[in-house]
Amino acid sequence: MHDRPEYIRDTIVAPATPPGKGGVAVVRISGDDAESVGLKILGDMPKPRHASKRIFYDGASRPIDSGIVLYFPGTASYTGESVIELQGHGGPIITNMLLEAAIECGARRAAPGEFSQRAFLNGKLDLAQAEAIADLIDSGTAQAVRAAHRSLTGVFSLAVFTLIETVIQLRLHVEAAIDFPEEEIDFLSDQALLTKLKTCEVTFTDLLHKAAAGRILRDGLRFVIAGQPNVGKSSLLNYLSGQDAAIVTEVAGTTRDIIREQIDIEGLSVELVDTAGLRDNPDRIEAEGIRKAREVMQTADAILWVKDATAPETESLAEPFPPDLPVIVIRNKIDLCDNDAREPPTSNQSINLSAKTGTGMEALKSAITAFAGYEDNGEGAFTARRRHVVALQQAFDHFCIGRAALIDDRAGEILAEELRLAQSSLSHITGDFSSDDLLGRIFSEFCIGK
Ligand SMILES: Nc1nc2c(ncn2[C@@H]2O[C@H](COP(=O)(O)OP(=O)(O)OP(=O)(O)O)[C@@H](O)[C@H]2O)c(=O)[nH]1
Ligand SMILES: [Mg+2]
Repeated sequence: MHDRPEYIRDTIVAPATPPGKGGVAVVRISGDDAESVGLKILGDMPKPRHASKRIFYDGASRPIDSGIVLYFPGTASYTGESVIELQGHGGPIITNMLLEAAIECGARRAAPGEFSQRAFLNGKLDLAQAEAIADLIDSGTAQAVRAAHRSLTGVFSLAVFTLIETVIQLRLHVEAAIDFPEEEIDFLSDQALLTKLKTCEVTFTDLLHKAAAGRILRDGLRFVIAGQPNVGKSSLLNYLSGQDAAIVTEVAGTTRDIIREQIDIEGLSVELVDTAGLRDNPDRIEAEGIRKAREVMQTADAILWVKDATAPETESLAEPFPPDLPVIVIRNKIDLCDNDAREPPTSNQSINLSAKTGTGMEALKSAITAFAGYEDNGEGAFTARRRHVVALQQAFDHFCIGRAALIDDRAGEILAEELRLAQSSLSHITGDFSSDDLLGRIFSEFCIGK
């Protein structure tokens, strides 16, 4: 629970529904003066937590609209302070008039994410849960929705708290041992300590793995399709996206611009980027296309490197893609090969494919989801953010440094200190220790009214 600084005690208002026309629009008011604002708009306050029909008045007591009111007094609300929701007719002018009325009656316009920020500051949600609200709203696939909802309900936070508890248990053990220096401590013959170290390591690696997959589920992946001209890159883009997005011709050098398509592979959001074929001695326009291709490759999570399975191996291009970038090799036009030629000549890492008949597409999709560490079993998957994965990795690094110090140098004090740092990194995920800067950055990315 965080101390509530004075500035958040004022009463805020914002539309909770998106702008535009619709059946209903919701205006939400939250804060210590919500009731007095509500009294002026409604004339009298409805029974808490009951849907009540009311006329909505402006500051000069002129009727604006009528609709349903919900009143959540005290702390039993989304924000942890008194909340009133006005459900009026869904027209932008009506919503704006209600907003102005609330401001005339003493509320102020809410900043983006301010309702959720209050929920966090009032201890209704931890930081990872609050972030999951924005992620849920922004989800690009049905699987991402389910996973973000799990994070919102605290599945990810619980895993982090469990890990923190494991670290605390280990800390207590180590600190108790070093607090009795008169006794000769041999850490390495302390079986209970070694067991706790192992448990901690397993819990760390398991959560890191799940959080990394959760980050990919939230953010998606970018695959850049690259290769020599005419190998079928654009045909592959069109096949996977189910659209005639890129021009396909038998002329080498057809694609010059970067073409992006967003697709959903078993719930994983993937951005496919088609590029100009890479070759030496291109014309001036093509050269610009190749420059753009190389540029976009720098931003890729992985490359789909397309080859023509009917052509002899001629990988003459020096450094076709950035080093260290994962590459999935595709041998396209496999439909034109006779059976013998279907065997990959060099490695068995490549996927035989036909962008014309669709042969091999399932294998390619599996390779993409496997690359993401993504399993569509649905069970237990949750979303995570890059900052969570970074914090987890930092915490794990501290753990590893501390463990090495113990095992190599019997340095229990160093392990104790590193575990303290690990615990501190982990607590940034759920926001137990977070700077105002970080909070400001996180909540300002929310939409207005959330
Ligand atoms: N038979 C067969 N033809 C294919 C296949 N994939 C692509 N093609 C043909 O190969 C030619 C080149 O295809 P594109 O998709 O334009 O190739 P690209 O790699 O985008 O070429 P550039 O944009 O010029 O670099 C076209 O005539 C396609 O119809 C395939 O799997 N089988
Ligand atoms: Mg092309």
